[in-house]
Amino acid sequence: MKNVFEGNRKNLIKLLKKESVVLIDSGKAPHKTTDQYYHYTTQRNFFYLTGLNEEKCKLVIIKSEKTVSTMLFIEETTDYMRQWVGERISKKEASEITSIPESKIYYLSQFDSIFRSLMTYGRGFGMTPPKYVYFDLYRVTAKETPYALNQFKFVTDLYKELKIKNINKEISYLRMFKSKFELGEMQKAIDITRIGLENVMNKLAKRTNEFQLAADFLHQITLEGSQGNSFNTIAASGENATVLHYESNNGELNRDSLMLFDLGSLYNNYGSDISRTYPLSGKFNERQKILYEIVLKANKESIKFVKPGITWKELNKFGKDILISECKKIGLIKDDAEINKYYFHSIGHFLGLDTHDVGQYDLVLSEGMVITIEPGLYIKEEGIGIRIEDDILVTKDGSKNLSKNIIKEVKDIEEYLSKA
Ligand SMILES: [Mn+2]
Repeated sequence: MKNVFEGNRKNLIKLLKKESVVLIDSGKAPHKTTDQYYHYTTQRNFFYLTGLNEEKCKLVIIKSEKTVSTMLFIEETTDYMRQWVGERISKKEASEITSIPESKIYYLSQFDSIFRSLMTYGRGFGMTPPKYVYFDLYRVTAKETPYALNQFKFVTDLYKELKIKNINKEISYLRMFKSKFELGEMQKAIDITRIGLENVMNKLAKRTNEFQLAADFLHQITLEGSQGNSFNTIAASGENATVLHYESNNGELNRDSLMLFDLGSLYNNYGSDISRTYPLSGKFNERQKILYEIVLKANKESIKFVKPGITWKELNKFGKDILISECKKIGLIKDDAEINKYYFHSIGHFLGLDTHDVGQYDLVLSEGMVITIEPGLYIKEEGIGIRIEDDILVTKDGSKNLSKNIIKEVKDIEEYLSKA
């Protein structure tokens, strides 16, 4: 398939019921305050199926008994918009990116009448009106209405003959297996993260506060062509690093402490997710080194353990068992269960268009999946938090560490910092 997004749509269509219609919205920038809006982030499933970064668009796929019809609805640029916010994407441009023919791209103002026509006669679609409607019913919280049900409220309110289906599972399944194109974009995101982290190491000795180092990372990745952070940077020194999702990043730096960074750059919507822990003095002290080597061992051994056929449960246990046995050896814990005090998250997650990417954790690891491996130790009473995280591709017979060029050995880090 020449166009990757067309390929993604084809794969999805195979998984759909016949006599169905898929309605997917591209999302819009959420309101911030008075006349300001947050920066727009494309709904990832919409991007996966179109390659477009355009607000307020709708993708419609109709699968009938014998035919499939794909339509795109985009916003028409008005003279007012042209003057104030600039030109929106044209039908021609949208067609080039999506591989949806220009004749199947409409303006949003036409959506109601085309949808009515579809639901009334199925005219022009070579079908009787559909029986099923697919929405992405991802749920943020138990009692919040999924985004799609708000966007297409009139459909659920007025077309009660349609049976609602959730397309989230089908798209999530496909998104687990990264194409060559996706792996290329992810590699770029990871390589830019490496350059960003090198800038952080270069500045480590000069900075006095966590936020400065978070800024050093963002500054560098932006210069390298990244869209920005793939998630809120964690720049946590000393005891702050024992809070798993610490995002305040405003602590004064104590030179005797370790500093944990969990960050990543975003490239063409694809994310990277890397954790590294550095000594603020430039050199690990004895205790820091002992603990660091334990986490590093769990990281490296777990990466080696990754191969097709492994379950997440096995992978989690494998990494945790290393931490248990090593922490016992140094007398940090006596019983296995005590590890939960110092290590309280899982070994990793799927990575892709989302940092905690969609996917099914009950499936075995398979070729083409990209996951993170990120063991850690968080010892509050010693003011030490360590996590070492790499991005790993599951290959045919093992794994490939996509972030292997981001240094993590004690001697490499100390040598780099001594020259910075
Ligand atoms: Mn992660």
